[in-house]
Amino acid sequence: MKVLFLNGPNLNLLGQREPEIYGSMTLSDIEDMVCQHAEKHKVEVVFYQSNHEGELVTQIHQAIGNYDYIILNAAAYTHTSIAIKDAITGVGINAIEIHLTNVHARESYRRKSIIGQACVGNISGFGASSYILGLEAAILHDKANS
Ligand code: CA2
Repeated sequence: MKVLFLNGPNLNLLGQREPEIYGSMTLSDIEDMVCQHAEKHKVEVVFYQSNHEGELVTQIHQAIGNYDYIILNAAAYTHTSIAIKDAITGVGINAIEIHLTNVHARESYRRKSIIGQACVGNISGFGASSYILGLEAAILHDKANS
């Protein structure tokens, strides 16, 4: 199984700013942790981060035929991007929405997810572990549906 982890705007700042909200691990630390976990499950993972909506849309398009799942922390685009939602729907690849923070316990504008409508499910609020839980969800979803 091949899984693409997509990360949206500002997540390149992880571990360097606002650790009280987003934790002290960098995105590269999270990637290493996820890769170790993926190896145990014989899953191939690729990480990608962009601050640009169109880049994320292009990555989703390029996932066709290359990935079985997309695990997506779209960051602020979660709440605004019809383009990313349409891309996920368009490619027909199972996608899982993840967040470091509990978006339901924060500002009201974070409670609405546009991309969630195109995803099989979502995980929110477990810090860096949300990435591991996202991977576990993909593995279990794949087993249940193949
Ligand atoms: O909790 C999450 O993972 C979010 O996707 C993070 C987004 C936020 O807009 C979503 O509502 C929830 C923000 C990512 C910003 O990342 C930063 C990391 C370090 C310092 C500043 C921003």
